[in-house]
Amino acid sequence: MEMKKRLVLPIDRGSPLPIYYQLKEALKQQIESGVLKPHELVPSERELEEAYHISRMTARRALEELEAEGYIYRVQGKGSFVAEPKIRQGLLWLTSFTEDMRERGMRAGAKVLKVKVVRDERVARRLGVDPGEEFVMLQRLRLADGEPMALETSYLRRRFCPGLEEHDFTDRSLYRTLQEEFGLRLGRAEQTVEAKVADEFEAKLLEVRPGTPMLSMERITYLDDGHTPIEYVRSVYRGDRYKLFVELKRR
Ligand code: 16G
Repeated sequence: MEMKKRLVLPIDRGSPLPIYYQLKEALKQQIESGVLKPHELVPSERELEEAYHISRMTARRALEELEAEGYIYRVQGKGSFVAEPKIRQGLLWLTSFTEDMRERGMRAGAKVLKVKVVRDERVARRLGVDPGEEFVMLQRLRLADGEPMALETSYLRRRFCPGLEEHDFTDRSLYRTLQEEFGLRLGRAEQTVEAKVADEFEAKLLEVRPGTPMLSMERITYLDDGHTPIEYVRSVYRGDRYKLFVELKRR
């Protein structure tokens, strides 16, 4: 009965907008307004097909796109359910993943994929340092309450933190280690964000389908003198779980 009520979505056959798109937007609106709550069952392809006299393909397409955009998740043999709202990531403060998670009451974790002492001309160029300089390269899969959220590849200038590569970063914050073990105080960072889709490697690690939207970020972090670069990071955050937030002031 309740399902029937929710199926009264405004679909306009005279509209130039495709039916699947109208259906998708209407369901999205119900999710965003809380009519459909996290982990609640979403009408199935068959129910949508019958309620709106549309083809199964149209219903499937609406659900597939909602899934790709992170609004719903599917459970084999059980149907589609409303996903938790996306994590809202502020862009104003220079925070660590561990701090971000703690603030949300979630537990930060990592799976260390690679730790290596390297020289990398491209990274050196990005940081504007000597091309022969050594970096500690640390690649981690970042977890929030055990769920994979981001793939992060950091390069730290080793001359400022020799032996960093000896630490186990499974349950340890990099920023905290830099501060507490090496006395490095971070001051500011420059960061860019770009859109991309998950490739095979990222999809496998982050447990999403290849092609899922991602937020690709690049960060250069400086010490508190404001001009000594210390870190270069490339990270790929799940676009189906993350959204960025920034407050804008009128000039
Ligand atoms: C964030 C930073 C990353 C930093 C990491 C330290 C972005 C895009 N990246 O994930 O640059 O290395 O935090 O986290 O925000 P940790 O101190 O928890 O190891």
